[in-house]
Amino acid sequence: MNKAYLSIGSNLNDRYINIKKCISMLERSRLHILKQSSIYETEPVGNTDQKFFYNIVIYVQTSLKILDFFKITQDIELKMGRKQSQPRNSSRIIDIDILTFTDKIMNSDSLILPHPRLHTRKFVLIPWSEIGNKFIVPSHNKSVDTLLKNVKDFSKVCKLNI
Ligand code: PH2
Ligand code: MG
Ligand code: MG
Repeated sequence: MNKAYLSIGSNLNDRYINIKKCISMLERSRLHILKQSSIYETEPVGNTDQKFFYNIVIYVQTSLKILDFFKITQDIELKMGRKQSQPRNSSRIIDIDILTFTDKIMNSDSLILPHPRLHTRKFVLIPWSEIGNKFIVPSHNKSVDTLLKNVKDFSKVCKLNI
């Protein structure tokens, strides 16, 4: 069995419905959700000239291998209407990023693991610390809590009260 942390984000149309729909599509595919964080409303990082995001982190278990698992996340993005080949930091209906996949370290053109920017983003580390604060992140060899303590990101991240 493999275990993965995923970061999900949306900042187009109904962000809450998009996150919920994405989670139910993941639940209906070949993986099992073990934990989910609260939803957070977060200031856009990178291109700041866009709407605030809703972000969540989930922890899943799967018997799939990494590339089949990655394909599932990409297919869900497309089914939900995400446009292909948009600029990296443009607004999107849904973005599913694999943060870690068991202890896998890889660096291919289409997928880098652990996610190369996870340690620079509060919108990832704050929800992640809610469900996996002591998890040691492969290749960083630091806990999520330690990465959060060291992050230099001053963007706003607010837990939703729903
Ligand atoms: N995703 C990005 C770029 N910037 N900012 C926030 N707050 N949340 C995101 O999910 C996000 C972002 C690229 O995927
Ligand atoms: Mg992303
Ligand atoms: Mg992505």
